Amino acid sequence: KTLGLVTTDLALHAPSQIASAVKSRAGQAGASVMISMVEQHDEQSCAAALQELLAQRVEGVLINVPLDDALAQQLAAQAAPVPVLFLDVSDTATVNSLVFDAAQGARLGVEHLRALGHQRIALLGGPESSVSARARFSGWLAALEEAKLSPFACTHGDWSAASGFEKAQRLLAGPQLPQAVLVANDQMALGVLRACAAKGIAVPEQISVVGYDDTDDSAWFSPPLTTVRQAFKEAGTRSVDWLLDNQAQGDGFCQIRLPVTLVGRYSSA
Ligand code: IPT
Repeated sequence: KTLGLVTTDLALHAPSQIASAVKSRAGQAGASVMISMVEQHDEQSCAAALQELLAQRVEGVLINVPLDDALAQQLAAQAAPVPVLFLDVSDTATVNSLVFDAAQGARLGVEHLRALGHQRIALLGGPESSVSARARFSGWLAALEEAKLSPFACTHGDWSAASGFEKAQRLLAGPQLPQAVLVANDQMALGVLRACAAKGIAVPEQISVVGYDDTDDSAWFSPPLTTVRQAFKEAGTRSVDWLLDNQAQGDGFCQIRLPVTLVGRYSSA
């Protein structure tokens, strides 16, 4: 069998680790995977990437690109009858999806910091164009509100370490420091740690930093990063298995939710 993967920028750690897991599971099952990467997430680029795979007669497609509902639904229709599984869409999209629970992940981060006694909590979200970034951000706001807190400050990066560094420099420039920063991914958290080090701000003594992803390198940051773990290997395995087992079944669609966990390391106290 040949499967297809349409993916967002593979230079980012999370999508590359998902692609790696997809490749290795498919390999075990004797299937091959053709990969098409999109640099833009617009309708035209996504439709062209999907078409490129369909032209190679793939028998199932995974799409790991942050997509709004209408575009996801349109791509699923374009691929039909070839089954498609989406890895970065919201609950309200009427398509097959396998996604990590963003509300739970956001809540775990807030609860962890609350348990440590922190109240001045700053938020560094991902790009507002990403559904998952928006879900994490609104999850943080909801969990803070339940705790009768409002964020100390809010800002957004573009998932890169460079943007984390730059945004953190601003968060740390005021007269008062936040006690903690919740960061929407580990690469931006890497930049935050660097910004703290550059200003001589001790992590976790003066400020706690909590990331999101738990990529393979996050335990090797300095200090090792406390983060919300998305099990990318499991996501890759389950999504390949879903495609290989999927017998074109009726009109319904299937939504698989994967739980996330908080991994406590040394960047929070
Ligand atoms: C999401 C990652 O959490 C984030 O770090 C970034 O790499 C993003 O992907 C790129 O789109 S994980 C995704 C399956 C929601």
